[in-house]
Amino acid sequence: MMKKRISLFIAVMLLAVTFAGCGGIRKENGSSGAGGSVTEETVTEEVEEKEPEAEAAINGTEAEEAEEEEPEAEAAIEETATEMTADKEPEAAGASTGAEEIGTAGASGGAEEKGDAVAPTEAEEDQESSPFLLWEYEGYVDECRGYTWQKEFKNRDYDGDGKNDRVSRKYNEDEQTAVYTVEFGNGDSLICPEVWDTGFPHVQGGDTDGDGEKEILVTFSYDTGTDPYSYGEMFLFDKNDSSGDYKEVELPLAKGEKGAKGFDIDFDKPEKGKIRFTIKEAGVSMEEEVDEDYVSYWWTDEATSEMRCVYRAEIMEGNSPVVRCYLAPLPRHGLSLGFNLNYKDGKYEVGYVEKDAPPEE
Ligand SMILES: [Ca+2]
Ligand SMILES: [Ca+2]
Repeated sequence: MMKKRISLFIAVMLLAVTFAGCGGIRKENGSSGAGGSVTEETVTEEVEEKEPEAEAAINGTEAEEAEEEEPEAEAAIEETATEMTADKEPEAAGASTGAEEIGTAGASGGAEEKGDAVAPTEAEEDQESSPFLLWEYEGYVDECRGYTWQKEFKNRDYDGDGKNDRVSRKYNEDEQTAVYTVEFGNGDSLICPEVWDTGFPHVQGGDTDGDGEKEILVTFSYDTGTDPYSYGEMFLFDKNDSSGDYKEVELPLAKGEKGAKGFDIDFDKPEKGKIRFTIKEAGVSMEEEVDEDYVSYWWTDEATSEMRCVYRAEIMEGNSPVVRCYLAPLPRHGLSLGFNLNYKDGKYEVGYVEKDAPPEE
């Protein structure tokens, strides 16, 4: 791992330079705001090992660079910003604390002791699990031993035909991407378009268009990134009855890189501690209170636009299942919006957009 770590670190640095012009809303010198916190450093270390494409990794690297160039006078202010950001972002901090905490969160047992000479119990295996094991893995995800969320893929029946369904993964090291295939145990399968290799897959089935047959929702979360609520990928597939093929459904959302989908958001110039933003596609205009430090370190003084991605989506079962989506309009900020994708008159529509976060897992 060490050899790789060095070369990958160089790769990350190079990518950081490449992407330096794509900072978007974030100010480069502000990116170090959270760099001093323990959680952020943990993540940065993990990220250095391997996560060049994920936006989060680039931010992490920028943070490091910025720290070096930073005038000392700013250090004290940065400290304050760090604290404030941490206070305001309990969820983000919790989700980005790296392998150990995520491993614990995903596991049911929280025991500290590890196995000695005896074979590890199930709980102990959980304890030693890591999300990172998936990144270079090839094969069935339910056989990825030690992967934190391995169990999520065992004994699943996404299409509801009573047969076990499995998810397999192919890894493309050169492109740093992965291609997942869902096999339905009945000869049918769907191949998901390629995604970044650092995404964690989630598969769900539900009849979201009401024709009696389940659609398959495949999403990818980037839980180990420094700002996991800023990126995600989602694909909804519908089955063609005659051919048995699954085809991706058009969703009424803006498209980003890979499978990212979300809203193009127009942000007004911040005024009096507030940022007003408009999501034209959803007919929504909202105002969010932010403090001066947030604007100084994470924002811009000008009006701007940016596509923000759905970071999590799930099918909500019920009389008429819908795809519930969650999106964070402001980077590195606790505000989360929720909205449904409702099927109506032959297509999906964006429903009411409200402040909402995913239920606790
Ligand atoms: Ca099945
Ligand atoms: Ca259906």
